[in-house]
Order: sequence, then C-alpha cells, then structure tokens
Amino acid sequence: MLDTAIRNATIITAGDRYIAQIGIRNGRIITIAEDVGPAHEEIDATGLWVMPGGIDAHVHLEQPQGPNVVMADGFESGTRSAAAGGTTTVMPFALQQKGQSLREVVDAYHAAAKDKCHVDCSFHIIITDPTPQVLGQELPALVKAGYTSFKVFMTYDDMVLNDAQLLDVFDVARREKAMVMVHAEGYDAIRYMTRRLEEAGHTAPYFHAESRPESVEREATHRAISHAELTDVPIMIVHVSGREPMEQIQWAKRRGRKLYAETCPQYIALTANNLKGLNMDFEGAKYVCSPPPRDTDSQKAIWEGLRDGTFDIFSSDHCPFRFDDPKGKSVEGARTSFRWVPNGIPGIETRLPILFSEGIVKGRITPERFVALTATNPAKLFGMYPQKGTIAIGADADLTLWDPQRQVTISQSLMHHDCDYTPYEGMQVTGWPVRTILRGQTIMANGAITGTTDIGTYIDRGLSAAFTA
Ligand code: DUC
Ligand code: ZN
Ligand code: ZN
Ligand code: ZN
Repeated sequence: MLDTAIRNATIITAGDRYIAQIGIRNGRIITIAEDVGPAHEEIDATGLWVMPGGIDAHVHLEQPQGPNVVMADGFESGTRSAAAGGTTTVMPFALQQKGQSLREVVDAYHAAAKDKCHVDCSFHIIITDPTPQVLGQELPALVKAGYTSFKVFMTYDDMVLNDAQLLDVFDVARREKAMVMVHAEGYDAIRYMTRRLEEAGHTAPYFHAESRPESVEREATHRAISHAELTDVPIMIVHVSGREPMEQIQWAKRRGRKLYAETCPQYIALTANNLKGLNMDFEGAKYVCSPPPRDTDSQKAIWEGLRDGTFDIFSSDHCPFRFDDPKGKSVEGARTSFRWVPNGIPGIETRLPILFSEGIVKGRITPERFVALTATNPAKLFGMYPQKGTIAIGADADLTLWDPQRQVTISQSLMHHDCDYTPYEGMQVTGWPVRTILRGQTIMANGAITGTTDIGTYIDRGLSAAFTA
C-alpha cells in the first residue's frame, strides 16, 4: 500500500504537462499512473497544478553581517517562509570570514541549521580569504565532500576578491569541478561613485542605485567572463539586473562559453524608483539591494532572457533585514548615507508566486519554463538532479500544489518570515501555492505550516551538470 496518493493531478515538469496520479512511499515517488491504487493518505488535486517543489538556489540565512547588523531570518523562520511559498529546498551561503578555515565555516553553519529546517537545505561556500591553504587543501577537500559550489564577490570591503584571487579560485574550480557563482559589480567604480554622491550631498537610499549603475555591473560581468575564459571554467553570474550585463552573457554564450546566469524577482517586479520611497525619504531603504533594480526597459529585457535561455535559474536572493530595527535597515548611520544601509531584501516566500503570476498567468513564460527556472535547472546545475527538481519515479516526493486561479494581494500579514515588511506589499497576483509536500509529508497546507523543524535534511550534492553534461 502507498503512503500517499495524489489524484487528478495536472502534473507539470520542465518537459511535460499531463493528468495522472502520483503514488508516494517512504518519501519518494514510486509510481505515476492513471490509477496508482490504494493509499493511507488521499490528496485530491482536482483543479490544481502539481509542480516539483521549488528550489531556491540563492538565499541568505543567519549570515554574519559584522557587529551592528543581523539578518532577520535564521534557518527556522527562513525555511518556514520558504515552505509557505512552495519551496522545498533552499541553498544558503556559508560565509568564510577572513582567517577562518572553510571546515570551521561549514561546521558552524551545520550547527546553526541543525533541527531548524522546515525544508531541505544545502550550502554554497562564500570564499573571501583564498589563502594557499584554502586553495590548495581546504577547497578541494570540501568539493570532494559534496560542497560543489562557491560564491565570490567582486565588491564589498570585507568580501571583494581582486582579479588575481578570482583567477586562483576559478582555477581550483576547474580542477575540482565546482560551480562558481559570481557577484559581478566593480568595487573601485562603486567606491568612486559613492564618494562623489556623498560629496554632493546625495545620501538618501535612492542614491544607492546611482552609486552602482548598470555599467558597473556590465564591466564586472565582462571581466568575470574573460577570467572564466582564461581559466577555462564554467561560472554562473548571479542576480543579473538588466539588459547590459545580459548582453555580455549572451555574447559569451554565443561564443560557445559554458556560462550560466541567474535573475531574481526584484528585477521583474521593482525599479530604482522604489528606492525613492515616498519623497526621497528613508522608506526607500526597504528596496536597497545589490545590484539595484533598474527600470522598465530592464524588466522587459529580463523577461526576454527568462524566455530565450539567457537565464538558467530564477532565485530569490532572500537577504532579509528588518526595516524598523537598529540592527537592520535602520542601523546607525543609515539615515546619514545610503552607504550604511544593509544591502538585501526578503523574497523567499514571494519568489514563486510572483513568477507564476507575472510570467505564466500573463503569458510571458510557459508553465514548463517556470519549472525549469525554479526547480529543474537549479537541481541540475547544483548537483541534486534527479533526486530533486522533477516529478519522476525514484525522485524525492517534493511537490507543490498550485491553485492557478487563486487571487492574492501580497502583504506582510501573509508572510511567514521574521522580517517586518515585504517589498511587494499590495502587489496582486493570480496563482498561489496551496500545499507544499517535502519527501511525502505535507509541510504547508492553505497557508498553515504543518511540518516541524526537524523534517528538513542536509543534501550532499554531486557535481554540477556543467561538468557532466
Ligand atoms: N549580494 C547578494 O547576493 N545578496 C545580497 C547582497 C549582495 O550583495
Ligand atoms: Zn502501509
Ligand atoms: Zn551577491
Ligand atoms: Zn544574495
């Protein structure tokens, strides 16, 4: 007998759309058929769409921010919010602080996540201190142990790598077959712009956007692509905000480079105007993230890229800071200059509904493309496929049931995060996740969290499809 049967499901994968029943036992899909037979638990999915559970390959939870700022979400509230939004696997970043060994970093992060996860979880490592020991021993050992992806930054005082360091990390990635995610914004150009704006008295949150215009992102994107060519390694450019960095990515893809790209909800649902707040006031801090959202032409370009394959994955970049909090956006100094406003916005729960509504319902992308961008491609590119990211016999029974007609007005009162606002307040969407199933267990039903924090497990990953395909 099955543990669970899902009947009358409209199943949607990256490649197919059909009506069938799904049979689940011991947390895995063991049969998909016209009639899967009896089960202990019955789920009637009439009128609903059943998609693979979302994989959010870019989230920040409990990431250290220096002495004065803390992230709004740790593993408990962050994964709760993920489950509520139809996501069943999250990939947060384990940040190396200068001087730390990578093993120390990963161990501390595992300790923080233990028994706190409503969904499955796997870490990328942020490398900020690529010493010979890190490059020669620690990184290779961790890749072999299943940490098959890292992130590097081309900006921020405490995280920036110079070109020589980037090349060194890329070189290790090629040898060990790891996927490098690159934050591509030029450090010196941002410092120059920040100084100039402050000297002119332009200090409101809005000027964060002016301090890092698209040219700064375009230049760094090109530089990262060139370095990847020199070291002959596939890389992923993350949180791409608009047309100009996209053109660099398209240029490289046309030349046959193995290059991958990610974009995020803020680049289709927000613009730099949001950073103006009500009247160039501090309200704009709610939208400060990096790279900043651009303009409506950029949004148009991003949609083209989501359709035409310029983008491989769509992640939230959930990076939550409370607004009305001296340890969040309102940290000391933030009202004197945008320079001090923590960079990042929440979005782990709204990622899928926004793409569903703005993408599928408005006819910009197909349901199959939605699945590819939000589950299948991240699973493949980060070494979790086919355990995760699809609906197939043998796969984990990670499933999201969608009511494609449900109309919802996004508001903070609906959110399950510990942040005190959503940047999408008031946005009307059509289509909403009504049930989230993790390895056969219902962890969210009709907005209520039904799972516990010991359900989520850590996923050891294999190699990225960038190295196996
Ligand atoms: N980069 C991210 O990926 N998230 C938030 C801030 C940043 O710079
Ligand atoms: Zn039984
Ligand atoms: Zn980044
Ligand atoms: Zn991020």
